[in-house]
Amino acid sequence: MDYYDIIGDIHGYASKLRQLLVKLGYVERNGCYQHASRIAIFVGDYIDRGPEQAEVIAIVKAMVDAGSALAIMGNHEFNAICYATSDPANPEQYLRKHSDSNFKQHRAFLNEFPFDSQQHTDAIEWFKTLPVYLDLEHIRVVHACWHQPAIVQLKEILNEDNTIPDDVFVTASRPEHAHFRLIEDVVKSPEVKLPDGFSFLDSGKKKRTSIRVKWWAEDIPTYRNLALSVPTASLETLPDMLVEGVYTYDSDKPVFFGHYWMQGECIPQTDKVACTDYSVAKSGDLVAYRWSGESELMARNFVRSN
Ligand SMILES: [Mn+2]
Repeated sequence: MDYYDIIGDIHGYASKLRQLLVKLGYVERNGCYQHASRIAIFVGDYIDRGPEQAEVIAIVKAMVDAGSALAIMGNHEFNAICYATSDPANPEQYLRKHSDSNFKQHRAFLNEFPFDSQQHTDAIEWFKTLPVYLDLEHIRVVHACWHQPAIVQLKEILNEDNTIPDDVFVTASRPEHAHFRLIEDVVKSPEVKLPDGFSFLDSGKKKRTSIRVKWWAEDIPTYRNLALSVPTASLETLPDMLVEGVYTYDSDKPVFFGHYWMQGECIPQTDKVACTDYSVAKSGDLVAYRWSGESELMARNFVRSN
């Protein structure tokens, strides 16, 4: 059986990545980190925000090329591809609009990879080789949510290696197209609309009328208990009413993911579901879950970069 170290969102923090790999016993040889008996898995979001994005891509890509790691796609890579791709129906426009807010979110990446430069084109081509999810023999890995109904439908439209075909970047960029929701549910997060009249301010002070919801078991599934990525001050303004029909992962196969900017102590969400994103870009640590064949995930198997 292969054993894996599943590593959370890196967001351009190469020094923390090196620190974590060394702590996990990976050794750099000929510019590539390798481990004698383990394989690393990266859950996506290599870019945006941090200061060393080219270096992160170089480290991860070298490991993937050498077979010492597997890497999947995060929403930031998906967005970067759409930002770089012109819309075939309207060639003046891009699949992801070059609006002020989209530019701002992507600015640190574009500083290192000037738009349309050779480095930029090469990075985008590499992002396109990243699968949306991994369904390995004993574990599963996805950036945001193992949404089983969405994954069943994605299987029909993805390439055999779970990468995204060019035409699906187009359809998945159109909110009115069914492919949009499939990618959103898996790579970004399932959302639930709040009842009429309810809203909250997100961490960027933007008014939101939908919440990202937990997709693992929650004893009392109210809006307040299910909400993710809502600032603490806003949480109590959410309704304390039950949400009907929310998706819950119910397989026995462990799933690893990132994306949710967790804080504090590292603990699995359930004994089958574990988030490895602990907010490296908000002065948190880069985190790995060291998996050695167990079918029940345990808090003691997390490793922090610090
Ligand atoms: Mn993400």
